[in-house]
Amino acid sequence: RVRVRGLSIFRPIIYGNTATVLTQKERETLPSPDHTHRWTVAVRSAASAPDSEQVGGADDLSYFVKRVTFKLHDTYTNPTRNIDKPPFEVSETGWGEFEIQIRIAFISESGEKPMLLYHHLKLHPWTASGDPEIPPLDVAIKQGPVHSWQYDEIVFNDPYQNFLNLLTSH
Ligand code: SLL
Repeated sequence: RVRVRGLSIFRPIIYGNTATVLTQKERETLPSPDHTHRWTVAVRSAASAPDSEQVGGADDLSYFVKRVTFKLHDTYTNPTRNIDKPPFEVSETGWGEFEIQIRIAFISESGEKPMLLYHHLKLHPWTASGDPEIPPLDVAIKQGPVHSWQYDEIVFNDPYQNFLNLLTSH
């Protein structure tokens, strides 16, 4: 196994969440009536062609990502969620915001250690003033889904030749 010294290669990603307020009807049918939101946290490729399908498309991360582990708040049953194929995401319902640990493990050929990211799950709308006041649900419903996404780059320094070939030939 040969490393290509002095070379760095990166792959762009986005990670974060979307959230929507549950309707009254949904709240009644859920196992827990105190849940207020449905949300999805995800890691996706940011290298997509604009017209390609994001999920399962040619731009998915699975050619170099083996597993994404989302560590949820301990109030969730089985808070550690392992996702081994795309889409690398978890959807849940809940009532509160919290920090999600996202661990990205790479295919063994990479010889790379997992990458750790942290995302603050955002449920409540952004406000112009930045004040942390939580709006009433009817106001939040009118504002539509909440999005909170970060751009990042996964950098591989001195990659193994085989792994480099795999990355560049994809
Ligand atoms: C808070 N520090 O107090 C945060 C914790 C936890 C959110 C938020 C529970 C889901 C379930 C859920 O939404 N937890 O009941 O399984 O705001």
